[in-house]
Amino acid sequence: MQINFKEAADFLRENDCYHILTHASPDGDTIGSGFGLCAILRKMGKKANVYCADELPRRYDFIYEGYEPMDFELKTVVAVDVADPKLLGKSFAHYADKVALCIDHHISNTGYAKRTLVEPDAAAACQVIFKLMSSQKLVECDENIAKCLYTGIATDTGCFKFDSCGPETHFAAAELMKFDIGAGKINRRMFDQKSRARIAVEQHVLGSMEYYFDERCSVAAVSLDDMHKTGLPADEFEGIAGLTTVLETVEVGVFIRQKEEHKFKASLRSTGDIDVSAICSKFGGGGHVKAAGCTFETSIEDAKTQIVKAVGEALGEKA
Ligand SMILES: [Mn+2]
Repeated sequence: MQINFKEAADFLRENDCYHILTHASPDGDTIGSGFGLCAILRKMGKKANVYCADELPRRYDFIYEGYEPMDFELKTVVAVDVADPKLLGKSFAHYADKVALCIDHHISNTGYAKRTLVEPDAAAACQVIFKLMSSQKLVECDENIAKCLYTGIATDTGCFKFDSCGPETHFAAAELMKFDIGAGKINRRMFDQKSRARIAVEQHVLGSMEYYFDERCSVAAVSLDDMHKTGLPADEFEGIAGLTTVLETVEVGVFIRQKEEHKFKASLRSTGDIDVSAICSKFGGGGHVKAAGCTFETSIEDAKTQIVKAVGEALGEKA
């Protein structure tokens, strides 16, 4: 059931003992949303903890460092930035049909939760949570909440440069910057600083890029074998799909990563008018118009062939 901001606020006020779930392979938006909402709920006098199926990347330690889990018996499950229960991760599958409220910004949200507050026009789930907190006067914002929500907004907009970033996004960021959050430092950490491992991953991805249709489409693929051989760490791949569109002629970038023996995850990015969410939906995936994903249970070559063919059709080209 789709609910509005007032209904979501009423729900949060009426319930207690929250498990807040982020998606697996966590990014800045789901982490910022999780810990931001947790701080809001605790400030409302509620008991709340944040859980993620995967370990939280170290680069977000400034968000979760001061966090201590509380001791209580679970009563209410909330998911943030989770469009599909599959994204909770395998080890969290038991939560899938227990989500009482989902707060999200993905147009592809499957409506799996009992209540869904989704704003497809919002650039980040953190933007939706900011609006929920401020429009419904849940609590007064503070430095900690602002730091969490700002980070999610900054990361999901590629530092305020994606088309998804609109006036409401900047308004939210401006309000959050009234607190002493060190936005410049956060953005340097999120966008400019890289670990050696990340640089190795980027070099590998850029070096293995293939181009199709007069360089209108690029494809980079990383297999488990590549990862073993080169020692590329699995937790340094966040946002790597963005690298597929750096060449000026590219309209659709594809990043394929092997997850298991016969399982591949494709992440698509669009720089122009091509709706990559529509392409991914052909393969059972989804996401946003300019950023979407899908999975293939086949060989890497077959996955590549299928996706290139679909991108070619979208571009009006023959594969
Ligand atoms: Mn998001």
